[in-house]
Amino acid sequence: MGSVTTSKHANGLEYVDINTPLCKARVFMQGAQIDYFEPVGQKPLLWVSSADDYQPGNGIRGGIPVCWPWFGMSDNPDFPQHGFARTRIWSLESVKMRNQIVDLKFTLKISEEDKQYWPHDTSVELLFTLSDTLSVSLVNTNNCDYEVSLTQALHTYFPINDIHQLTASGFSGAKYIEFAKGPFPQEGDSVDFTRETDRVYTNLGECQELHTPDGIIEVRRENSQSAVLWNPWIEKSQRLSRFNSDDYLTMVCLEAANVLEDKVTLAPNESHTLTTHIRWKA
Ligand code: TA6
Repeated sequence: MGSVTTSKHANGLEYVDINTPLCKARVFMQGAQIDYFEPVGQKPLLWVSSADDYQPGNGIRGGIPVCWPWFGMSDNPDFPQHGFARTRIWSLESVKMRNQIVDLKFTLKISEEDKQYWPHDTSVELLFTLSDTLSVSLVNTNNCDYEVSLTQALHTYFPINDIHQLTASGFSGAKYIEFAKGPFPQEGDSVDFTRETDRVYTNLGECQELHTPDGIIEVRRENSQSAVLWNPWIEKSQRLSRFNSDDYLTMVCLEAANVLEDKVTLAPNESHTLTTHIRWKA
């Protein structure tokens, strides 16, 4: 039927190990960050830099970092990029197995120290459904008696063999901001990669595909009209922490998001669920 066990990385980070007839996966308690997902009989669907040594306190450079309660830089320049959730220890609330499918639920308790960043009484959960498809849901509930707004992203790193052979499709009709310029209308349906690419898309359809030499990776979103498409290319790769200078050749990020005009605004007692579904399509 499969197993779900807990263990500890050599550098101290605790993780959950999942091994079922459908997939193998690993989720760290820090950031509730999945860093490995491999459907049985298929290739892994997540990428991690070999330059990352899994030191406590750093977001792992790969898998799916959770950017919350803001994406990118906060209005306060002293606040951490992409929020604080990805470096905090989450709690594993539940593990369920049904018909070889594993459901995990993680929650993050906002510490007194982190109330400097996020003083609002909200609940945040990360749900995983692990089968031959990886589904991840970021659930926010507003427990305040006033409206709160936030931005967020599931910052997924994908393995793509060779960036020069990658085409990302499913972008027609969208617009994007890049390097603080725009918005620009998306030309055509697909994106090829010949330079640093850091596009924050809005008005984006729910499904994109990554056409790689190993096959097509399908990335579907729910309750999201925005996503980020990122490859650092040569020069930025030299400046990134825990990233090899040639890592840009074998990875791309396509991040399910709620950013810009697609930010999440919650009335009192309202909830929102951002979901990404990832699978090999062919
Ligand atoms: O999602 C793209 C991006 O905002 C890039 O601009 C780059 O900064 C990347 O995130 C990585 O950010 P990190 O804080 O994980 O190094």
